[in-house]
Amino acid sequence: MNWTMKIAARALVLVSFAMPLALGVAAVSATAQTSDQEALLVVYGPQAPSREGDPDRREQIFFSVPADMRERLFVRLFDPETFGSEDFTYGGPAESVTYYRVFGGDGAFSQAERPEMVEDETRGGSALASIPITGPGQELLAQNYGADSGTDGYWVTMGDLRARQGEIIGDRAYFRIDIQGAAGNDGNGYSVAVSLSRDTDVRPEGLDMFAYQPTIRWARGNLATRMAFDGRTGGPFTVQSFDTANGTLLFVKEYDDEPLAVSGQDL
Ligand SMILES: [Ca+2]
Ligand SMILES: [Ca+2]
Repeated sequence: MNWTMKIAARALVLVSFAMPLALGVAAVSATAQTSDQEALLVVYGPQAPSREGDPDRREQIFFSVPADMRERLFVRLFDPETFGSEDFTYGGPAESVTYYRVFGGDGAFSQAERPEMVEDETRGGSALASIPITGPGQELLAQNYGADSGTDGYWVTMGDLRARQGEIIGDRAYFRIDIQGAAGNDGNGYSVAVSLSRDTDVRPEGLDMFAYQPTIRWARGNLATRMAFDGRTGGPFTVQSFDTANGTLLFVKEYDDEPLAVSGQDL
């Protein structure tokens, strides 16, 4: 079964490609489809050089559901640790730690940081402090994963929540998942999903998942990763990529594909 991650942005789009690969956004929404047994996203530890493709070592993924949804919502993670398959380790992953946090309540979506376009040919940032993010919004779920083999190649349930715990805007309830590379220099490949079932992928009706600056994993030899922009956010869209060295970026249209400029290594 495939799952869909919708990435929406409202002002700018940045994409980072870790070799694995990464992406960033501003006024768009995108959809990526992958097998449900594949790590689509990646976050690197603070000691990793930005040439690995992750300029900020953190991810923000938003999701929303109808505000009147009453069912329990389970936040699920695929391969959340840094060990074995799906991950990119340098000298062993023992020191690796990744923080996962889910925020709801006032500000979780509306006050969250939005990425800003950078000058072309700007290099990636330096390592950030690994202090867990505490806001904006109210922390609802929190898990840390290191190099434990127990979740290697598996989906695990981070916890559950209800729509009423989100930030209510109009008829939607919004949540934010923060993922931080907190220690080490390794790359942690993972995926996230929201389900109506604790142990299987049952997509809630009306679920939207989106990000403004996702770091997308694109392993050499794998099928291309596809991001879909959400036309509801209007345009024009500006797409900025980071570290798409030797990569190919195409804007896929109905009848033809339009090549987009790619960045160089660490740019
Ligand atoms: Ca793994
Ligand atoms: Ca992983």
